[in-house]
Amino acid sequence: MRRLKTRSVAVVLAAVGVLAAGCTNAPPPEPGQQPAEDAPVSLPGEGVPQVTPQPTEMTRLGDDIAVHGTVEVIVDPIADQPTIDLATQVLRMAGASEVLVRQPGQRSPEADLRIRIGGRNSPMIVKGLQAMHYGAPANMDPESYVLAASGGEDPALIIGAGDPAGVYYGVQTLRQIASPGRIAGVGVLDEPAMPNRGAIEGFYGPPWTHQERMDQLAFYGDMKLNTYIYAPKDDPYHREQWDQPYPPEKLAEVQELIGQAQRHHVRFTYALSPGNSICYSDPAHFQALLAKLQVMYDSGVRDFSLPLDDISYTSWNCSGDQQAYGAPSEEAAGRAQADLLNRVQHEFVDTHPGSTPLQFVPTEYSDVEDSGYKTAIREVLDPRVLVMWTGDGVIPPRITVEDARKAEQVWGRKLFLWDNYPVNDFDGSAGRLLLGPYAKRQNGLSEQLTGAVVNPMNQAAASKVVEIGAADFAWNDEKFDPKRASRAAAEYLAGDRFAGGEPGLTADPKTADALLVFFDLNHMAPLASGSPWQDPAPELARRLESFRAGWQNGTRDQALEDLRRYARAIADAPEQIRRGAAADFVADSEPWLTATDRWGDALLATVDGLRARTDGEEGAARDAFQRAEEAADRAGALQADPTQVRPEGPIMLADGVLDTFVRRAPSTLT
Ligand code: LTM
Repeated sequence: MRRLKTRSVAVVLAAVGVLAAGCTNAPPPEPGQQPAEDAPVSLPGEGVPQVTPQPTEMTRLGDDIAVHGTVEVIVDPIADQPTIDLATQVLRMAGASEVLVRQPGQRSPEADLRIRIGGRNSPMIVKGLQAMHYGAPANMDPESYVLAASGGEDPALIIGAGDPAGVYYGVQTLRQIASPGRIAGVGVLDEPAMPNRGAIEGFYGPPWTHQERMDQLAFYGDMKLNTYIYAPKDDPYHREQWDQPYPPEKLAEVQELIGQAQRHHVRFTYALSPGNSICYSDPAHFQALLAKLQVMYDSGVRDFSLPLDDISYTSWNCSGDQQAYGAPSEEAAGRAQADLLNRVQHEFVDTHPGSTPLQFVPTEYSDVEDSGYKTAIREVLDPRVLVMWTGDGVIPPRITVEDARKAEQVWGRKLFLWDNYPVNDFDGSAGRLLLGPYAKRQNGLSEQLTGAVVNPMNQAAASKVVEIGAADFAWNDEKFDPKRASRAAAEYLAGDRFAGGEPGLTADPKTADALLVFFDLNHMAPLASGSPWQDPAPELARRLESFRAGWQNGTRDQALEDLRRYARAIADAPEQIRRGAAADFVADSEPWLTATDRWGDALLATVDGLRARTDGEEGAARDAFQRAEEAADRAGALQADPTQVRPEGPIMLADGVLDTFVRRAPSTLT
C-alpha cells in the first residue's frame, strides 16, 4: 500500500476564516476490523460531501464556491482531453454558462471563476496551493492527487497530480463535490491503497455485450478503478479456440474497448486461456499464443494475463509434454506452466515497450496449502509475474489478512485477488441477483495484496452495486464501511446522467431509498454449496423479528402499523426503481423487480389478514391470507431467463425470510 506522507499536512484553516471540521462519525474500526453489521452508517466529516471511493484525507477548507457565469479552466498538458471534457461537463452541470479552456499564461480577465488543473509541480499549481495555504507533498505517486477548493471573495480551485491518471481522478472527485450552483470548499489529499483495482470478466455463461463493456469501462473511471481483465469463459477466442485469430468485426469491437479503457484510465488487460488444449513443449503453440498477444499489443494493449484455471493438470494434451516434463503430475504441470509463463514474460512482455508484468491464474487458485504444483511455480516462475488467487475457497466465506499472508508464503509472492463476488454463474447461485454489500474482506488486505479485482455477474449493470463497494475497499480499505458503500451505490444508480451516460451531480433520494430496500431483498450471497455467506434480507428479517415480538407482547397495533409501512416500501420499490434508476440496472433487475412486486403484494395481504384477525374478523382474514398465498405462488413461479443468465432456476428473493413469514403467518400468528 502506498501512503501519502502527509498526515501532518498543515492546512491553515484560520487563514481562510473557517473552523476545522469536526468529525461526526464514529472512530474508524481498528485495522483488520470492519464496523459491526448493525452499526450505523459512518458519515464523512461535518460539512464534507460524500465521495466514493473515500479519499485518504478530506477536510473543510473554506466556503463553498458559487458556480455561475464564465468559468475559466487553465490546464497544463498533463491533463488529457477526456479529463478536460469531464471538467467542462461538471462545471456546466454545476451552473457555468460558459467554460473557457486555456493553457497557462492565457488568462482572460472576464472569468467569474478560475480553475487550475495540472502537474503537482507546475508553477501554477505550486503558486495556487501556496496562496490557499494548502500543503501537499511535492512528489506524488501515480494516481494520487491534491484538490483544494475555497469560495468567498476570491474563489479558487486547484487540482494537481503527478500523472495524468491522478489529474483525472482529481476531476472525478470534483464531480462528486459539485452540486447545482456550488462546489464544496474542501481540501482533498488522495491516493489508492491498492495499485491494481477493478473487475475481471471471468464468469461462465453469456458474456457481457459490447455496449455493457463500454459502459463498464466508463463506470470504472468514475469509481477510480484502473483494471479490466477481459477473460469471458464463453468467448471461444479467449479459451476453446485460443489459437484462432479474432474475426475482423470482433477485433474491431475489442479495439473500441481498448480506446474506451484508455479514455477512462483503465488498463484493458487481455487474457488468453489456452490450458484446455495447449501443448507446452510445442513451438507452434507458443508462436500461436504470441501471435494472439501481438495483435492485442498492436491494438494498444499493454497488460496481459494467462489464466490457467479450471483445466485438468493431471494429463498432458500431447505426447511431447510427457517427453519434456515426464509423467503427468501436478508438480510437472507446475514446471510446464512456469516455463511457458517465463517465456512469455521474457520473449514477449520484456521485448514490448510499455508492457506491465504478466498476470497468471494458477490451476490451484483457491487455497493456502503448499503442494508440489505450488512449489514448482514458486521455484521456477519469474518473480515479476502477478499470480491471482480467489481467497481460501473458490467462493470464500471471508477473506482475511492472515489468509493472504499464508498464501504469500506458499506462492513466494504477494497475490492479486480474483474475488468471486458478486459472480452468479455457479449452481448454488441459481436464480440470484447478488446486491449485498462488499463485506467480509478484512481491512489491512491492501498491505498484503498486489491488487483486487471482482468477478461480476452476467448482469453487468446490476454488478455495479458490489463493484462500487469493491472500488471503495481497494482505494481505501482503512476507512471502508460496507453500509456506507451500499448507500453510495444506491445513490450512484439513482443519479441523474450527463448526455453520454456519465453520472450527473444529484441523486433522487426516493429512488436511492427504494434501491436500498431492493438491495436488502437481494442481500443473500451463496457459497458454492448454496448456503449463505451473507444472510438473506437482514433488514427485513430484523423488522419481522420486531413485529413478532410486538405481536406476542401485546403491542399489535403498533407492530402492524410498522410492518405495513415497510411492506408498502417493498411493494412500492419496483415502480420507484423503474422510474428513477439507471435504465440498464432496471433491465438487468426486471425479474427480481417483478418478484418484489409480487412478494410486496403478498406481504401487504398478510398484514391485512393479521389486521383483520386482530379486529376479530376471521372471514376477512382468511380472504386476505388467500390473496397473500396467491401472490406468493405467482412470485415463486418466476424463472430466470436462460438466454440471459447461467445457471437457470426460480427467481430467489429474500428466501427463508419473506416466503417463510408469508406462508407461516396465518397458522403461527394467532
Ligand atoms: O474462480 C476462478 C479462478 N475460476 C472460475 C470462474 O471462472 C468462475 O466464474 C467462478 C465462479 O463460478 N469459479 C471458478 O472457479
